[in-house]
Amino acid sequence: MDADWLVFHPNPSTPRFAPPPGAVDAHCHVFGPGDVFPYAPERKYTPCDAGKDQLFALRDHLGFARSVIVQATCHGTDNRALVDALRAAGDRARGVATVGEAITEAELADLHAAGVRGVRFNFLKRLADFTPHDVLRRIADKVTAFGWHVVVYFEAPDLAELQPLFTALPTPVVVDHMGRPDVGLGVGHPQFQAFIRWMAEDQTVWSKVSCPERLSLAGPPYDDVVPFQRTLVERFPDRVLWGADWPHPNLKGQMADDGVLVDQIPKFAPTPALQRKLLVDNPMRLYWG
Ligand code: 0GY
Repeated sequence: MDADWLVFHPNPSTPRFAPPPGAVDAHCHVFGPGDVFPYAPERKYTPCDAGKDQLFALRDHLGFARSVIVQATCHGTDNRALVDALRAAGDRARGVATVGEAITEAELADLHAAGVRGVRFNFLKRLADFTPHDVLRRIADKVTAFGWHVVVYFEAPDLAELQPLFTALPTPVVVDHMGRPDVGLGVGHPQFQAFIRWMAEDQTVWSKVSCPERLSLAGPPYDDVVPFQRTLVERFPDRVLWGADWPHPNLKGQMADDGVLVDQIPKFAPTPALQRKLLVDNPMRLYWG
């Protein structure tokens, strides 16, 4: 397997923007270490090890109080590294797991006790094998009893096809990285307008305004992504989340400086009130409520 991904930034800058007290980084990952928590045989990439202690140190460095740790595809449905990090973080972290349809109620209860509050469905063909929609539906039905939500990761052209599945899910739906719009097309393009319309029509849909480093065509400081983030933050201030996406798995091109990502926040959430909703009130309601 080619190691064409980049290692996370060794020395991220200290952000000038100070997040409000209690701020939550609502999208980050832990990887391995692989000799303790092996990567999934079916993975599409092998990440660099990026363990919980490094994540917690970065959280503190960036001025955040809490983390939502999201299971990435390289760990498959083996959530042991995630659970280990959640247990170590105590009340300072919550998790989003990946599970198969064979998961039992007792296993879900264990995940819940560790701090898991959602499951993730990944629709990117380069990252995950296809799972039939009726299987996903059954998984969503199982987690409803725990009050969890479903996190979905897809690319903008696929929304139309996936929307009926999402709409039928019995849980809130949280979209990773704004549904990966093509920023070259602009906010006014029908693709992003369809995403906005969906969020407007369905009050159970949330979006992470994250991952400018993956979406940007211009590169840091990712100003070409700001109009997309700002549109969602201003239109749906109570249903947006932000995350740094450390350690930026599977990123090609140029590694992100996490401090630069934090400094982007006031460009799309320009007032203290919007910043507080985005970074504190919304994630606290969804993950700690
Ligand atoms: C992300 C983005 C990516 C990877 C994964 O689960 C994953 O492997 O989500 C990506 O490659 O775009 O959110 O971490």
